[in-house]
Parts: sequence; C-alpha cells; structure tokens
Amino acid sequence: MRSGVQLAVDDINAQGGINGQKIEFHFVGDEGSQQTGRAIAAKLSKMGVKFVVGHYNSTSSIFAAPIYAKAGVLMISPSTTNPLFTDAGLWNTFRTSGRDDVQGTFAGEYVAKNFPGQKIAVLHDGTPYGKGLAEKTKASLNAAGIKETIFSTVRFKGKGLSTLVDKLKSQNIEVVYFGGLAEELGALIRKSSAAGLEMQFVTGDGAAVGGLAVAAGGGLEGTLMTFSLQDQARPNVQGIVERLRAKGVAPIAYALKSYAAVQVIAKGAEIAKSNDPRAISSALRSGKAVPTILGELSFDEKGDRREPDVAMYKWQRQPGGNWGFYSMD
Ligand code: ABU
Repeated sequence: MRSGVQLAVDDINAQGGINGQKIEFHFVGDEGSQQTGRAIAAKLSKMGVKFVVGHYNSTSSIFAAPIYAKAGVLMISPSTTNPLFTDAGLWNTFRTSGRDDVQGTFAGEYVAKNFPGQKIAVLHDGTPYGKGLAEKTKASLNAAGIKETIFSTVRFKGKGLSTLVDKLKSQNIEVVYFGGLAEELGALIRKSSAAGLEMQFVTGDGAAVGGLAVAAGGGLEGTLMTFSLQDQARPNVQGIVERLRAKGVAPIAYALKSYAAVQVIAKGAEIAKSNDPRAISSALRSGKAVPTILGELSFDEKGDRREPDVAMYKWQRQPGGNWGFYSMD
C-alpha cells in the first residue's frame, strides 16, 4: 500500500499536484487494532491531514472512520472489505476494494456448485473481517441448501489449533472455508498438512499476500481464494507494475488499489474544483466515473464501488519455485 501511494503521489506531484497543490505524504502503521487505529486517526486529524489512504484492516478502518469524519478527513481504503465501513453512513468513507457481502456470497455459491455432497467447515479468526466474511459465506451456502458440518472461531493460541485439526480429522471434513488473514490461514494449512489432512481450503482477499506461502508451506497448493478481478492484467497498470517490481514490491495485493485510491482523490478534486474533502466526497458520490489505472471507477452514495469486482483464484507453485495465484476463469 505504501509503495502504491508513494508512486501515485510522485506522479501527481510531477504533474503539478491536486488543483495546483502538491501532496505531502506521511506513512503510519496502525498494528491493525481498534485502539491504535483510533489513536492514529486522532493524531493524523490533529496534524491537519486531509486525506487518508487506508486503513488496511476492517477493524481499524471502522473505528477510525468516525474520528476522521468529525475532523473533516476523507478516507479511502484499498483493502477494507467489511460492509460496516461504508454502511455506517458517514460522509467520508470510500474504498477501491470490494465488499465482503459480495465476496462471501460469491464464495458460498462457488463452494456449493463445485463441492456438492462434501463435508464443509466454515472457520474464522474472530476479527470483524474474518467473522463477517465467514458468516456471509455460510449464509450463501445455506441459501444453496448446504449445511456446514462445523462453524467455528479458530483459537490460534495454546492448543486451540491442534484441537481444531483433530476435530476436522474426526469429522472427516473435506472442504474448509476460512475467513481471516494470511498468517492465520497459513498456520492452519501448515498444521493440517502436518497432521496428514488433505482438505480443499477456500478463503478470501485477506490471504492475497505473498507471505501466505511462507506461513502455509507446500500445503498451500490448490488453495482457492476470492479476490478482485486481476488488477495486474489491466492494460493501464503495466508501467506501474514494472516500477513496483523495480522497488522489490510484488504487485499482487493492494499496491495498485492504493495507487488508484490517490487518483480517485485527485480526480474527485478536479471534478469538485476544490481540494476540500467534503466537496470531493460529494463529487465522487454523485456517481460520476473517475479514470484510474484500474479503469473507470464510480461510487455510490455510501462510497462503495458500483462495478462488481470479485473472482476466484487458485494458489499454485510455479516450476521456478515462486508462488502465485491464478484466475480460475
Ligand atoms: N480485506 C482483507 C483484509 C483487510 C480487512 O478487511 O480487514
């Protein structure tokens, strides 16, 4: 995210900035927590920051948003997918990512169609993101007439993971849907592989980072994952992809959506003929499409993208040894 934002800021500033005003970029880490997310929001608001690209996690975004709203700060997240972020009805929230109700519905329908008659566990990491996504996936499965064998939070501390893996084994689970982030999914896959289980894992966009392969090991092969349509294949992104690779950043996750987020702010300011965050929000929510490296993006009255943006991918190791995820279309 940091690299994507930095490239966009460099490019926009090289063209004269936003309505003639240069962008000043600050990077802050929020540890993905509710408490730190709030503290960072208060700090940035006090500093006079007007636009935030972030936060990464649904948890921190949801809790930071009201603080930014009160301080007049517009935020646009490249990665926050929990519906509550924009459903809260604040004036200042936007995202270039999709939503988990769309992602979970898609995943549930996919599993129902492709794994009929198999025993399914729906698991999550207990975060607003992971739990929300798992609940949507379960609802979608149930709507398709499929009842999961297990629906549970995974406890990663102590003996929680071992106990769960024993349960998956004793219940003969064949398909595991996991709502959560890459590190936790990796630990679950690694533990299951070590126990000799061969299950089909299915997950969401929180796993779309290179670190998943390190955490999961060889058991990652064949894991299915919902994510946005493949941004890195779009014609407008090739120059950006090469510049990211030159910086050592694999453009598979949120870098391109972060670049596009800065473009959305800049284009919104052009439409509004103002750099005032509220005026930009109104301009963007009027539904007018803005050109970005991801194509034309348009937003509804809550700050969600109007374009559908979800597909299924498969994690695979390439002959050279590198891991990647590839479209199932
Ligand atoms: N959307 C995946 C990771 C970030 C989050 O929503 O918590």
